Amino acid sequence: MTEPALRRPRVRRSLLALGATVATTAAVLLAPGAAARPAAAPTVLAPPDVPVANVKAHLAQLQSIATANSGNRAHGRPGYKASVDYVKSKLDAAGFTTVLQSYTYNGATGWNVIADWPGGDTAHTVMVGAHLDSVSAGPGINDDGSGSAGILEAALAVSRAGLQPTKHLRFGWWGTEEAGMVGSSKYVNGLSAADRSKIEAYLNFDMIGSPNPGYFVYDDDAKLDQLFRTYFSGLGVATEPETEGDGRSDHAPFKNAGIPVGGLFSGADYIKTSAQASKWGGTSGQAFDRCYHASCDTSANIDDTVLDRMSDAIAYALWTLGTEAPPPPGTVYENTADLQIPDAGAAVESPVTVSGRTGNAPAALQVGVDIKHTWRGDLVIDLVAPDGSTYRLKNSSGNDSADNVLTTYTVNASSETANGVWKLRVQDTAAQDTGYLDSWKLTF
Ligand code: DTR
Ligand code: ZN
Ligand code: ZN
Repeated sequence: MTEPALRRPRVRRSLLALGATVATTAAVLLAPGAAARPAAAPTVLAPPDVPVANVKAHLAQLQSIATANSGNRAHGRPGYKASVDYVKSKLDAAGFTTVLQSYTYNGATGWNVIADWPGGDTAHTVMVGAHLDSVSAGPGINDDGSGSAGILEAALAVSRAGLQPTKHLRFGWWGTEEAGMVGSSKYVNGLSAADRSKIEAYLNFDMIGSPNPGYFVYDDDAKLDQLFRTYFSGLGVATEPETEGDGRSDHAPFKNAGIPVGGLFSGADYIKTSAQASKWGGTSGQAFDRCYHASCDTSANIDDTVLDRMSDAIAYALWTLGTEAPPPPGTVYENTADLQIPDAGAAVESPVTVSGRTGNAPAALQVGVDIKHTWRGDLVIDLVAPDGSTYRLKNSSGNDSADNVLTTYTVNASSETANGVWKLRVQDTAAQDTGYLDSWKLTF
């Protein structure tokens, strides 16, 4: 029980006197020793238009390959290796460093095509991917020739532009996705923990040309979700969160490894609603792709407009993410939103989102806490890492009647992934004295 302390008149904003929570700017990035000031917007080079005719030319090649090989490009069938050889040849000619990563599945050899654009800081790698295999029932031009051709032409656009990104760009064409993301799992599982931590984003493009199209954005990572929503908002195209594909494509192994993922999807066998048709056009009551996993998934099974827009969105993502300046050491991530702490009540939490970093948090993560309270002995304070791990910063100490907590704690957070939503959890464990969290910050 807290002895009633002499309560000095509290000079607080009138709103707080009413128990309101005054939301102020949260999650401000501050360079070391810098006053709070709007960061200069990074100069983002303008991405080029990706010619949809070029994307369709790649699809025509994949169609020809399937036609010449029993109508498919499936794992273990000649049409798949012919697709691999086509993609690799285009990349080699454009100056990429390419590797064919082979593996065995169901008694047959599969291959991933991994292509690196020389240059950029490999400690900050941005990766895009699509699966190159089809089902055995058909040529797989939308699923997922469209994604394969879209990232291929975006890669060729990088080459044509001679882009010199700050970050390293890597492209992956996955084998054996249709049997359960076999190729992409092989790739991710083959990465060391250090190499995984260098991939700061993986963007997946599996079906981006559906004939009755929708515009779905993966919502797994807030920053990558916003990236694409901003792009389509600029086009005046509405988007929806992608909800049917969780765990169903090559982003899953990356997400399971703790790598931030994003991507785009134009729809498969789900039915387009009338509300969706009113914003996107097309036919309600019909699947986004009626030829999903069927022999009719041919070159004719493509909507050029969605393919064009999504291919351009891939280039936008590569240019935007690829030319960002990595956050300098000593970057501060702060939440300045005031948060009332219920007297002798439940714990409250204040979030800070860390993104754009690679790897794990430091062994001496600085946690700055500013709490206004009339009896700090009431307070228990924890840091909660993105994966839910909890680090005790302060225990309650009943007879510590001093006001306020204005302290920087040092936490060994080296086992925690840096990116994600960190939280400060505060609880007032004794009645009478009250207070609020004024601000808190993480310094990496
Ligand atoms: N493209 C399908 C997997 C799939 C079905 N729905 C979604 C949504 C988002 C990404 C992928 C998918 C396949 O390869 O079978
Ligand atoms: Zn697919
Ligand atoms: Zn499929």
